[in-house]
Amino acid sequence: MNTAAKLGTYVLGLAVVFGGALGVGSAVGEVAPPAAEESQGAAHSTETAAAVREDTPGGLQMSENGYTLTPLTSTIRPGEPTDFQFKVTGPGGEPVTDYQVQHDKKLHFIVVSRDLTNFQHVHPAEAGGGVWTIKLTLPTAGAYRAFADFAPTGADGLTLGTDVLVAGDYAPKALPPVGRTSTVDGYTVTLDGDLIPGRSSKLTLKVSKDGKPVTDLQPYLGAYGHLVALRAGDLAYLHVHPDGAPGDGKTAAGPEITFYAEVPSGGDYRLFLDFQHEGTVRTADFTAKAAPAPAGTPAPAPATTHGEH
Ligand SMILES: [Cu+2]
Repeated sequence: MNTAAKLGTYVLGLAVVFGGALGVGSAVGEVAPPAAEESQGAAHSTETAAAVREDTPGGLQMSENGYTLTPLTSTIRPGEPTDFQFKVTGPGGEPVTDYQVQHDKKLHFIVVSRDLTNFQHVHPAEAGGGVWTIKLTLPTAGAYRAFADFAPTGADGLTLGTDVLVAGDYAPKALPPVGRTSTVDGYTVTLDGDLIPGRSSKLTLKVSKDGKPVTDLQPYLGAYGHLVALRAGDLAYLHVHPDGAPGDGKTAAGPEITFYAEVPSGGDYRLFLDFQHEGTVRTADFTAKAAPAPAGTPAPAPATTHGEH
């Protein structure tokens, strides 16, 4: 992880959307009495289609629900700090200037190389008129995906994504192998738990340093850890709920940080965990493979029961 990665991370709500959509799907299957099945066929397909649309992960579109992310900076050179600007506009084309604060920030901005090996999570400043600005250094040439994660006042939270291209010779790296251990700056982070498509999966990340569990993690953006999950292949951006919060009387300051994640499909995902210790934010990264649960595994509680959203 490069130094630029030592910034914030944060997560919320899509698991709720997934949970809701799944709820609709199963309810539709159960409510209709057998006799009415045929006549309600059309209604079923409509509702199923709606549920599928609702399932679309964040970050795959630059415009959604009328909100649009427009990059204003087109030229970025590798390794050179650039004032990157972008604009967020609302359903009427007007600049969005009122936001709900989530995890201490109005807008979270994640930039990741398309090969998923470079990750940074930063917090742009408002420049007025719906324009945001951030000093951004993209280390190498190639294609990047930028995500703006925010909730306009009075609207649902959403994540918009746009490509950012850096000119030059590009040598994509292979996806790092699936693994449960990540090391960064003398810290070792281990990952316990499995991603299961369509289900809320408990993920436990344990932080240790020099072989000793770290029990004095520091709150960062309102949590002991922030986890971003991105799907390999299309960089779908998945929200993950932290379980518990600093100061709630039951959440320990390490060594374990617990999350509930829900992935929409099988395949490989990259997980990026930001945590703060002794005044520095570091990022641990993992590649995890999502696979269906073995038959007969009881479904865990829905994601909507976890986290603050
Ligand atoms: Cu953030």
